[in-house]
Amino acid sequence: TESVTALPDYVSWKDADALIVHSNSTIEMERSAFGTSAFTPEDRLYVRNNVAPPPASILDDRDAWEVSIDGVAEPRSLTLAELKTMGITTVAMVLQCSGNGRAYFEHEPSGTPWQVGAAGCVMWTGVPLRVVVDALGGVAEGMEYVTGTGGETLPEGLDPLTLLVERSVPLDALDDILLAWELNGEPISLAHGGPLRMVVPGFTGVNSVKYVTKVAMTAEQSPALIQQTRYRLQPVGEEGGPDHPSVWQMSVKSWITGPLDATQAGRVQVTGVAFGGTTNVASVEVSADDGQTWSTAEFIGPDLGKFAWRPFVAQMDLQPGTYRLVSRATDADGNQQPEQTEPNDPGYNHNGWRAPGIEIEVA
Ligand code: MSS
Repeated sequence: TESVTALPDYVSWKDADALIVHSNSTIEMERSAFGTSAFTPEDRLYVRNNVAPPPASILDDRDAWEVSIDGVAEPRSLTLAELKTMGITTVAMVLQCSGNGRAYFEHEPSGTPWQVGAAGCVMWTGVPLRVVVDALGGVAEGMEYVTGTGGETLPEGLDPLTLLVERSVPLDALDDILLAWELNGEPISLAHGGPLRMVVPGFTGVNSVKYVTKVAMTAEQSPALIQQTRYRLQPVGEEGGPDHPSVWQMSVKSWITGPLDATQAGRVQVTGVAFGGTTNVASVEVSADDGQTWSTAEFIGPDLGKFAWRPFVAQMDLQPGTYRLVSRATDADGNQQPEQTEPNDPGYNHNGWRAPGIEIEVA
């Protein structure tokens, strides 16, 4: 899958050895780079941009960044400095591209062939959107969505709705959303949406709008194509449209992160990550024979909440031979990863357990 190797300028500070550069705007984390301590360092976190990011100069005076809040009783603009006086919280959350795992669909969807690395688990710090909305008199009547608008400068001469990054999520998500200015304890980089990002825990990456300039409670979903026709779960061979389900909440998922190739016979520490999506992950099973027999894995380290992932380990005694390692997670509501994901044309929301399996040689 490697096509380009050099990191583009805006992410030149990232760890090139830990990343697969599909293109300037699609950079995946290597499967060997997940580690086993829950957090994904920002210099390894995958990057996905739908259009060119704004100039780095938007970070020169972070506190002066303005976001307009609409669809509330008293709409107004707030600076980042003002937001910081209103409230503060943190959330540990899986940030995962809707297309993560696209490479595993058999119909070979067009789009980046992400494997497992278009995902990370990161800590965001910011103000709960609920606090901001309540300070402005509450949600206006009749609103059903939270709509965030990205701050990219769009090229002239094109209908802006074709490129505008503006996403709507159901109003139910309001209590989980953050207007975030820190990622893993540092001001958010340009690549990941600084100075201010609307983060929607439990939802796929596209819904967490970077460099957010406007947050509106709206009666309808955004008219932007990224909302109306793209990021839809239409059947294979069909065009996406507003009647197909939008890519919103994530589902239970897991994958093996090691070992990934040859290893020594004896006690083998089989590691991976697992998450529930919008609810806690309850358990993970690991199989060394491609799903014929399963054993229960143990979670590693603290539980960072229902939106985070949990690293896991299964200690397996393996004799010399060839093995196919797979993992299968179950969430707190009893939903289990399917063997295969029902295909959708654009290749979103892959969470089948079989395809991401890994073949290892034990010597
Ligand atoms: N935001 C904005 N503003 N722009 C763009 O482009 N993209 C999306 C999100 N947000 C965008 C935004 C996507 S699509 C994703 S994934 C994410 O983001 C990513 O992130 P990072 O930080 O990792 O780069 Mo797929 O579903």
